[in-house]
Amino acid sequence: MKIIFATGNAGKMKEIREILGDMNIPVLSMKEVGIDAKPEETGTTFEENAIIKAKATAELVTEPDVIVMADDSGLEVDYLNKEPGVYSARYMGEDTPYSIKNQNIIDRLEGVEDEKRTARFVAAIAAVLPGGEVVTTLGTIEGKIGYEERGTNGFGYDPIFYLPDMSKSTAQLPPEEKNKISHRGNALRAMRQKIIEKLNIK
Ligand code: ITT
Repeated sequence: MKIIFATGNAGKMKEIREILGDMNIPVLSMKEVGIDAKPEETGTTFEENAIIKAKATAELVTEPDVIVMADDSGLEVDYLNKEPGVYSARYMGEDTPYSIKNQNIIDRLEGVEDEKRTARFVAAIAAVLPGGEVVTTLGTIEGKIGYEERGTNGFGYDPIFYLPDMSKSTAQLPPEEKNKISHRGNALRAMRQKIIEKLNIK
């Protein structure tokens, strides 16, 4: 049995390896197995897009006993009507540096008081099991948009995603601390549990 993870995002892949590290099933990226599926993410929800990505890669896998997983995730800013949401990677253009995307979100919240700066990261995980069944899980983490970028860990919008209880952004947390509480950690731990039950793994 092995897991092939359908992502081209190196920041995600690093976290996925750490979170699923104790699962006793090898986790390989699509790159490591020589698959490069890039389906159009036409869904309107994180779950729909995670399923699109997992299925597109599963169609290219020829070996048996493989679980194909995908992650679709993003940042929802309440004051911006939940933007960028499913467009988080595409916001302001896929190749635009995150220093610019992050500053743009800070600028759009200029003058907005603390209580209205609420936001969350959401991650949907989809898995195509060896028999073809598709299962999904969802994880979230609540926070607030900060007033400046802070921290260098993580990736993407982490430097502006502030955790009031910890007085830190998720980019200021050591990776293992972020994974313990993150949207991706929560969704992947729920997926691990579902898979253990479905496939009767000890
Ligand atoms: P794949 O589709 O290949 O997995 P992607 O980066 O295009 O990679 P998504 O469409 O799911 O993936 O976009 C997710 C985006 O949401 C990601 O590029 C970040 O901008 C943001 N994001 C998701 N999780 C995040 C996290 O933990 N920290 C910071 N930003 C995150």
